[in-house]
Amino acid sequence: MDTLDSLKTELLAAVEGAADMAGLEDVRVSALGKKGRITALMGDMRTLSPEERRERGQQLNALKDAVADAIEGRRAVLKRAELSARLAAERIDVTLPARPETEGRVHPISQTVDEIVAIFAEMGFTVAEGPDIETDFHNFTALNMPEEHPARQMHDTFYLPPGPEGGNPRVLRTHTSPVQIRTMLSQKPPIRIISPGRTYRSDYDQTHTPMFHQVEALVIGEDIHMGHLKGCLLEFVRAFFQVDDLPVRFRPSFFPFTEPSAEIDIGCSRKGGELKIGNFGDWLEIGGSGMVHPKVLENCGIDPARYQGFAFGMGIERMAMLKYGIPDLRTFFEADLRWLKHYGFVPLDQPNVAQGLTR
Ligand code: 2NM
Repeated sequence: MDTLDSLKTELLAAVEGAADMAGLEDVRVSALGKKGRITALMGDMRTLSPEERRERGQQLNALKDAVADAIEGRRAVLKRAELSARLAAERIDVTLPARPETEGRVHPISQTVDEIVAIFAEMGFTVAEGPDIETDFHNFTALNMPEEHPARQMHDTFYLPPGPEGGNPRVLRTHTSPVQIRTMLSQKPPIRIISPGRTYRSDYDQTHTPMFHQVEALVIGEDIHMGHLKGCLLEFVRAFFQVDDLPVRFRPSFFPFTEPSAEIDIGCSRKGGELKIGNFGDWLEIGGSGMVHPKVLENCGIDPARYQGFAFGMGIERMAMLKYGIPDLRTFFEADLRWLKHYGFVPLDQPNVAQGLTR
């Protein structure tokens, strides 16, 4: 009895004294393992009489349970301590600057799209997307440009061979307006979207590339008028060019899909052959706009007697060139790493209106 008590005291002390999981495992094996001391004592019971064996068995079982419980308790303590030590050792300061500095750069087109999205998101717009390969219906017909409409020729369209099922001819979209068509066909007003994306026209010279980017905006509601169009554009161009008194001017124009239609001009200066954006008295065209034509609304199942809307569109390369002083359109698509290093943006600086679009 005395020896069992002292064995218990000894084993419990050993458990408490185990400094780590390995040490604790050694104690467990030495007490409860196949050749452990308690296991051995249990084996010795074979020589006892049945009565003695029952009593001894109860004592040994109690000892075994006490030691096993102590091991479990100690294991939990050591585990917590091990985790704390690991957390302390692996602690990193996430506020430290990245080093070495990120090598890659964000392309000015991506940066400009991100900035435009940030500004319109603030005004409650969502981003809509659609396929680059469009049907003749979404790209032209629904936009009030039926077959043989002269405006179709002005689009320098890339036509694709007919699809396997034949049907509607396919084109590379010549603008992102088919995204607005798809949105109006699938959603009910009110609608407030922008559609940034790639567009394609068979044209290549100093100021045209066969692939370029556009962003268009569309707002449809019950009382939408040209005042909303002007306010929205004014807010956008002032945020984008970061010029608080930048003026916007509408020049009457024509698009088959809007009525009335207007070109959008912003203030600029051309003094000394240098182009500057601002309230300087001269004007620079940056895009087109108008009230969505009733026939376009009708083509999309929207009742023009109840709903009106405005839309506008502009070229993203042009916006990027104006804001970032990039002189040559074609360099956007040359994949020249030196150019990208010069005009590109650090990927960790995500544009947002509150903290500034560019840092
Ligand atoms: C522009 C200019 C004017 C336009 C119209 C539409 C739609 F689908 F709602 F009819 N989307 N985009 C639009 C109107 C685009 O880009 C120069």
